[in-house]
Amino acid sequence: MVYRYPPVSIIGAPTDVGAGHRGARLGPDALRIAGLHEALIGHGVEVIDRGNLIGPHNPWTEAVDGYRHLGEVAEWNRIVMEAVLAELRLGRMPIMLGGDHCLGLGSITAVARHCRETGKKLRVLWLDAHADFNTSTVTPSGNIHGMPVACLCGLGPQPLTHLGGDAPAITADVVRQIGIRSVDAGEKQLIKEHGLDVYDMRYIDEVGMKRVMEEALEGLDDDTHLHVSFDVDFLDPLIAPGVGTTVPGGPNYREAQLVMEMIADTGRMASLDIVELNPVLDTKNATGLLAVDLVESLFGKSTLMRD
Ligand code: 6HN
Ligand code: MN
Ligand code: MN
Ligand code: MN
Repeated sequence: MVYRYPPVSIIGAPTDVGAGHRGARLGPDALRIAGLHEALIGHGVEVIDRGNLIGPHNPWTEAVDGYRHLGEVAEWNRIVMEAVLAELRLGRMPIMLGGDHCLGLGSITAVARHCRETGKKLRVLWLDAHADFNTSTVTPSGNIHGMPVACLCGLGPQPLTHLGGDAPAITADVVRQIGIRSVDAGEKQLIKEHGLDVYDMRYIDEVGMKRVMEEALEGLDDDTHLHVSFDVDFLDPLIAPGVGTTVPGGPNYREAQLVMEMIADTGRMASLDIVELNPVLDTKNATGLLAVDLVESLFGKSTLMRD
């Protein structure tokens, strides 16, 4: 089987305004140095690197009313949304390199708008150790990278929930979260109230990654735009130390490969975020190299033997 992907546009979003550690701003260049562009070309993908977006600097101040750097986060997400939407309208596949995971808000808001414009259905796969479903009242940190899924579903401050116009970008039913193993108490309550589909590590242990992915990808068809939001802390910290918020007990190398391979098999991925890589905390860019290795599988590397 040969999987054809649309041409890819790499968009760097070098900021850590949404995080509790500084360093994710260096993520885009670490992924480039790990060979992302070359790896994609090696899989027959046409690639343009648009370079890095420019946005406000990280003021590194305390949270105010439950949000840290709300103004800067809103501005970065507006910039990311415009950039991602422009690529989608050109018929290209945006790969947004974070940066921290607050940027998933801008990226997915753009994807949701594009789906409305083109009449496509949307499915979001959220690969993460965390659910990122906090609000200002339940957040333990005020860090907005712990809130993008809630904001996308309309829970949050107006500048973040209405980034794309007059309504929230998505409803919780389009999201499938995989790898989750760190959820805050108030966040757990909200997840239950909103019926978010969470495949946590306990479930992965019990039924195995293959079945988890079959369930998470069920129902995709020709009219579905599949967005993958890959928070690198999804991976077990033993193989991926270069992230700010490590949580032990994540997917191992083979499980992570299987996730990417099964996504590739659908042929439906139309946009991708790679976020939370923090080179300052990494060992010789090992986590960046692993992320690129997994992206290769997203683009069909391991399907060779099944052709
Ligand atoms: N991420 N749940 C914690 C918080 O501060 O809200 C951690 C969030 C981590 C977010 O890794 O994208
Ligand atoms: Mn399109
Ligand atoms: Mn995240
Ligand atoms: Mn995370």
